[in-house]
Amino acid sequence: MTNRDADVGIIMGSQSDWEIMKNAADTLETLGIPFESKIVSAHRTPDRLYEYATHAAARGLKVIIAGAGGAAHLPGMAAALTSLPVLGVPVESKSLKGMDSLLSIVQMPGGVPVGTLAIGKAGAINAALLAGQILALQNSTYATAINEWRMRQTDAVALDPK
Ligand code: RP5
Repeated sequence: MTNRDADVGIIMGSQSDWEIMKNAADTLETLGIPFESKIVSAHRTPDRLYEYATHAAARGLKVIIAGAGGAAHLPGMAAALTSLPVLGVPVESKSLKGMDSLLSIVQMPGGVPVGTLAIGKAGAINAALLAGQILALQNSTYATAINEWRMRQTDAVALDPK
């Protein structure tokens, strides 16, 4: 569901982040929320980041989900360049298991917020759900989709562990 009417922009610092960030895309797909996904590196493609973040709101995006690992500057820099809500997903790194990513994303200076999620797959899924919940404040179709997703989750939990 990648199209020019996307409500959510998923950006990531590298192709190698897609395995994790795909979980955000899959969750938005399940919710029926249009999104786009792009590789936008704060370090390797800074001009692309500037272009993306400064034009995001005018293109109609309403929430940005940014995933990055290591010295993960992407969510913070995106947040510096747009007033759209930015949700940051720390991608697990090989050397420090994502603690570096988490601290890089969560420790923003006061005044430039990034809503930081958990490291890895859970964070990517929750970023999509949180984006959906933000959009659902003004979209009853999305609100219904979120509520149905939560009901399916509840129904999937067995009482008996054996
Ligand atoms: C970050 O560096 C990316 O977000 C990625 O998580 C990490 C490693 O990137 P690659 O070397 O795999 O391209 O910028």
